[in-house]
Amino acid sequence: MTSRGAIDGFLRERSYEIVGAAFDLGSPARGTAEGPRALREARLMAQLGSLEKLGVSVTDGGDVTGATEGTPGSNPRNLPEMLSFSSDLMERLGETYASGRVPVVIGGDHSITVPSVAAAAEFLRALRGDDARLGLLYVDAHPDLELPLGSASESGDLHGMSVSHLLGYGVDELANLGGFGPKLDPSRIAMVGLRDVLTEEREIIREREIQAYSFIDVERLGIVEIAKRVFGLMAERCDGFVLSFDIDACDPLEAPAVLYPEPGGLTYREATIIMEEAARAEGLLGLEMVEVCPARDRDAATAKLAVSLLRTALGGIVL
Ligand SMILES: [Mn+2]
Repeated sequence: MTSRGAIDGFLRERSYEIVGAAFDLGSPARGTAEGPRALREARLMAQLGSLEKLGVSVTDGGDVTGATEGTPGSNPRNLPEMLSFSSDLMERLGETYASGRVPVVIGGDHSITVPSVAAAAEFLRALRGDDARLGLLYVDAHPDLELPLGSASESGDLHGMSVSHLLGYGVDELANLGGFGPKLDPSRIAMVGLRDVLTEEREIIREREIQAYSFIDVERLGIVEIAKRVFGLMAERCDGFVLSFDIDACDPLEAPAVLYPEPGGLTYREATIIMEEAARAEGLLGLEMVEVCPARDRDAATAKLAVSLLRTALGGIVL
């Protein structure tokens, strides 16, 4: 079998495993480690189980849990705990791929993208060698291109640096997690829904020519056109891709349970259009839903929205 055939065969199974990434030390405010529990309480498995008649199989692999208390004084904040959690999650997701399933990772804060994408990159490299072309579709209000303290952009929060680490910047142990890096090339990253972008992040996006669409672009171009472009990029330039969905990309009116509510986010309809295209796309090697903070939710609206979006992405399209 060719390597392309191996990837296609793997994806044709339409077999997924939910893995909770119960870790929230990558963000200054706590609470997203409760995200996996909240999504399960919002009937995640029943909703995804209903896709069985479409030939989609979903199992619940439980949670990977991390430290709940950080070490003061590290830069970035809680780095030792993040490193330990990252190797645990990457190893766990390696088992998911080895069992023939596509991981659906439920955060947790967005720092968990680093080990999640690293696991996808390792899997793709095993099939296609060192020149494997992994893509990342990043749906988020933030580009997460910050850097550790002492660099130009200084928050010290790991969940704001995930894409930087995947591009090979930042802390060496994270940039080279799993013994290789960078995990991604900027020409194979697309971002949708940006609203809160630091000056330094904007410069990186421009210099590295990352295909990025703000909420203004969503208004100007329409989400259908943007979806066509970003999934087109994944299809043309990548052997496979990870879709990382930060729930703060959605409007806080519909998704209040976030750490940084920003007005002007994606509507339920716009977010669902992205997920319908994901369901139709070839090459979806990983799916993430992150940053749901249940303590801030109203009647579990955000958790239910997250479940609905995941169900759509795995094949629960309307017509
Ligand atoms: Mn994020």
